[in-house]
Amino acid sequence: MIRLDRITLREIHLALKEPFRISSGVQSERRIMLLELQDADGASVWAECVAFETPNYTPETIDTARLAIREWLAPRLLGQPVERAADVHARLATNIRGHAMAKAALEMGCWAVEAVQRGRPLSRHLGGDRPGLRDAVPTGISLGLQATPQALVDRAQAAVAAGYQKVKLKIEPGRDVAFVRAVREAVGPAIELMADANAAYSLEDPAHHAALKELDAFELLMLEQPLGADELLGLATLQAELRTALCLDESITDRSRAKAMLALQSGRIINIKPGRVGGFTESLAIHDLCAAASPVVPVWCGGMLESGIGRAYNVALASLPNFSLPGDLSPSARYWARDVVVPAWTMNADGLVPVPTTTPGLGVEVDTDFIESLTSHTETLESRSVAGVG
Ligand code: OSB
Ligand code: MG
Repeated sequence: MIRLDRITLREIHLALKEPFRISSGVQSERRIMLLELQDADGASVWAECVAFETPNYTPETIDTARLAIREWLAPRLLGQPVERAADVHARLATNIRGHAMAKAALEMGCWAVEAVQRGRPLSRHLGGDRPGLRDAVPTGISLGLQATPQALVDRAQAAVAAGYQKVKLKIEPGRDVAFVRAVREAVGPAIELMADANAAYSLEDPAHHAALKELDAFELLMLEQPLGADELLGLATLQAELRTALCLDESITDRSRAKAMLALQSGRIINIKPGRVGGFTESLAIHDLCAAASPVVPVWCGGMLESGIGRAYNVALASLPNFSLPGDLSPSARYWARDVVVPAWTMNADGLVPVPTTTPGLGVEVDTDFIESLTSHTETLESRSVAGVG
């Protein structure tokens, strides 16, 4: 039973080591919403809302998420017990459309509360009795758009030397074929390489269409979200023209979109970001749907430039068996001079991030003093009944 009696929302500002540019915008600093969920039984967990500052990746922002949590979502949990974490998604989703990242922050936090209550590591609580849960997750790096092919080559070579199992290159029209070619030539045929367009291309533009077809020559592991953020039909058209597997990111907002993708053959791989799909229950449903597909649709865990708190949730999710491709789960040092958890997330020379499997809950300590020093805003939400309002 999960009975939240207090939720503290906190905004922190964390400077990225290097600006991260995708086709739709650039970030130099992450404004991150962290949540502390206090259960009536005493369990307390940290969670992260992954929404960005601007609506260039999905419609949500950190500010819309704060509003949604404060006004509509938190009141559905505070002082109102939920039997199981698996029931939280329905509690939050009924008659509230959208706001997936706001919902996910609370929902995933409830999974962690339940893991703590049962004395289980989050990974093992989430995986349940599924066979083949991982002890370490294969990890890739996502490289932002660069000014020149050589700048991208330098970063890709450093990533290969560091042991990453996959290198993902952000692309956009005009920074695509020459950049991918340069990296493929520099790293050789054995390296798992992929490109992510973040919805920047249109099949109606002949130059875009030609560039996408040219990318088919570089033996990419996959091409992520080449077309519009809510595309499915156009992606099916494109997939039929390419050898390269398409991977869907923005287009998969919940399990029904994943079902539609499978039916339409809009792609062959899904990037699951739990925030984008509204939390762990939807993530598990998509994972299981893809594992049951014929042929199997592999999934991998995407990233939102999370702090070490969000990373704990992603690593737990990526320990599930059908997360068979390397995720965007880079170690803390790829993003931050100092992370908000101890120990920081690390990757070994084989590109594996260990999954915490001994301590209950997230498996990392939260550095509350450091978080305090980064905090620009806090807000405490309490159950109306606790506050005596009825
Ligand atoms: O499409 O996966 C994406 C970052 C910002 C916006 C969109 C995306 C990304 C990434 C980051 O690729 C991956 C990471 O967190 O390392
Ligand atoms: Mg993507």
